[in-house]
Amino acid sequence: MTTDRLMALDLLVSVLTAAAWVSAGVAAAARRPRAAGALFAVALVASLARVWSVLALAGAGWWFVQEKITVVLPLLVAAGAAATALAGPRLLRAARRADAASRDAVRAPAVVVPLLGAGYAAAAGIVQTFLIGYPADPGTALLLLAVAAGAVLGTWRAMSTRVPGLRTATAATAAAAVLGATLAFVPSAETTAEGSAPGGTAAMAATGSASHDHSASGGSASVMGGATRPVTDLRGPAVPPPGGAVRRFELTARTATVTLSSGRKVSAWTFNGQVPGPPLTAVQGDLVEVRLRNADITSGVTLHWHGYDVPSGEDGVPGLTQEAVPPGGEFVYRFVAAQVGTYWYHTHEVSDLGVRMGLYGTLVVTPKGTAATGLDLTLPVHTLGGATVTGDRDQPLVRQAAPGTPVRLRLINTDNTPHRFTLEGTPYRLVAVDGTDLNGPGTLGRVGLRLAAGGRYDLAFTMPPGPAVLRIDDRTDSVRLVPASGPPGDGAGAKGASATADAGAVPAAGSRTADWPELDLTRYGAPAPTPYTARSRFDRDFTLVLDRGFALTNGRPMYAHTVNGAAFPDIPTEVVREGDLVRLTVVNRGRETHPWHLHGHRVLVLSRDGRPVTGSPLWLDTFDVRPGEVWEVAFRAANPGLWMNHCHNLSHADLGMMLHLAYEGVTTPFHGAHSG
Ligand SMILES: [Cu+2]
Repeated sequence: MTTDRLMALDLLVSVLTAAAWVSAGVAAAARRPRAAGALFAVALVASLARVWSVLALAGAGWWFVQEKITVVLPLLVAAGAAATALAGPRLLRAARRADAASRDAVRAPAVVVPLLGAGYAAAAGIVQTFLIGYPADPGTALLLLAVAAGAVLGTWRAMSTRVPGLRTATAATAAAAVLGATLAFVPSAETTAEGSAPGGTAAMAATGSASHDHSASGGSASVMGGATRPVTDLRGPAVPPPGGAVRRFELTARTATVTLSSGRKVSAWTFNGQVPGPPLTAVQGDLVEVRLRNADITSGVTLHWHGYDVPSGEDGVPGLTQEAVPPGGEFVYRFVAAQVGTYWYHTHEVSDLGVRMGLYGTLVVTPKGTAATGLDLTLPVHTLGGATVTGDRDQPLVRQAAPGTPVRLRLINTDNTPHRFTLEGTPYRLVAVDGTDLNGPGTLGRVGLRLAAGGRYDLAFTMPPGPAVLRIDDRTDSVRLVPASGPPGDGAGAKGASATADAGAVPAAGSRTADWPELDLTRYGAPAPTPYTARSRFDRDFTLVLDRGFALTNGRPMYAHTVNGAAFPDIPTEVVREGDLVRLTVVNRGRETHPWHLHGHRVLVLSRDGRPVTGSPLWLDTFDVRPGEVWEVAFRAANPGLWMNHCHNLSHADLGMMLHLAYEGVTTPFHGAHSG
């Protein structure tokens, strides 16, 4: 059984357990000895099943059961054993006789209170898992225990005027609650001490791994007494490398009403009045220079180069690498187009809202010295105003291409959730993922390609004699390529493949692509040597356990998306030294998918759920960690700076699921409390 299924089963059993104990108590209180006896038996079986489900889940890793083993099961077992010992014999006797006397006997507090108490304990376990999550700490455990004990006392008092030792027990419970709450919610002295340094100069311990972020007053990383450099010094060059050209672009962020191809109007946040923003293209080795202006986006705007390993000072993270550009302001980004492939740019200020509203565009870098041949389509997929928009169209994009023409489709998921793509009518290959070419990608047919939020797939094929249809999420015909007359390369190239909204024969809705199995990327393509492997010696090892729970997010208590039990900005910064080989283990304990995205670095996938990659090496900048999954990835710390490391479901990031990766010695003059 998959970890995801086990988690779901464990949840089901935990709810059943709590319900059975409470129902047994209620039935007893209602003077129904037979029903109470039967429910008591169900509760016992359910409790045993719960012990089994937790132990089974433990096989997936300690992260999935930590709070269950240390808090939830001990509480359930203790309360269940007490209920069995206290209420069990009486219940069994009464259930056998079921006369008036036995009906009165089972409504005694000595029967009802232990049964309900076991129910409260079981419910407290559910609360622990779902409201507090990973990891369990003594404070929240004590608080939950106090709440359950308080409920037992309250029930007992409601049933009987004489509760022995009520005052003492109430006082002890209240004290435990206060102590638990204090331990759980008052920040530790260590955290506050670190946060007290003045803005921008706060020092981190040189070893770093235990350091905390200190957003309240400055989010820099520096080595005490060592050489430091501000992130603002880590900028791109002013001139291109020899042989490179300068590609200049101007992007002005402004609110506008955009008209989709269907004629529908959507009020949006735009670059240069359009959604997506202007496509940026460059040839490898060029210097890209982008002047960003903000006309009227009141919350401010920046440009982040998703998947592009720019110098840290060009990374566009407000409060960390620059201030957000306010209305009337501007910022110039410069970086060398060193990586070839498909990328995108987007604002990183209030990015959940900003990107959703339209502040994004594509960045494609082609290899030097290769003339463009065939049809090369860049297809960002976005949900705008409720419509699925491919490029700038909310209707199918129809293109003509002569049979035999080489076609490349660059799929970019600019949404918060994954999209599934299928291509009908032609065999094809998935030639690049997140901008990096795969090794030896085989021919694909009837498969679904699941693309993580923020991720990119490049598909390549030769235009067939018939139509080829790209579908999104098995419903929208997104792109239809229809054969054009004329030989390939003669009018069918990039120039000749004209965009026509209503051209020619349109293929009928094809087979049921929803049934097509999903391609497992970790087994696709051919293996190739990599600079490091799972057996390498790692200089740093970080584990991120993703979950939900109550936590402070930017100072406000929220039902947050948490990392190791904390939310931004309280998640400890990962500190690395330049040259370190770093392993990152990302564990998803939650019920939602988290597309994990590290800025400034591509990561090599080592394993998913303990299974190594057996296909082409996978270099990703965004990887979908689905519920129950464990990903191990590695990267070389070769791009000094201060970087975001976050969930690219930007609404999750907004609810706390982000942290910093900082190189020792790099400081920021900004406030450091990057949100968005
Ligand atoms: Cu997420």
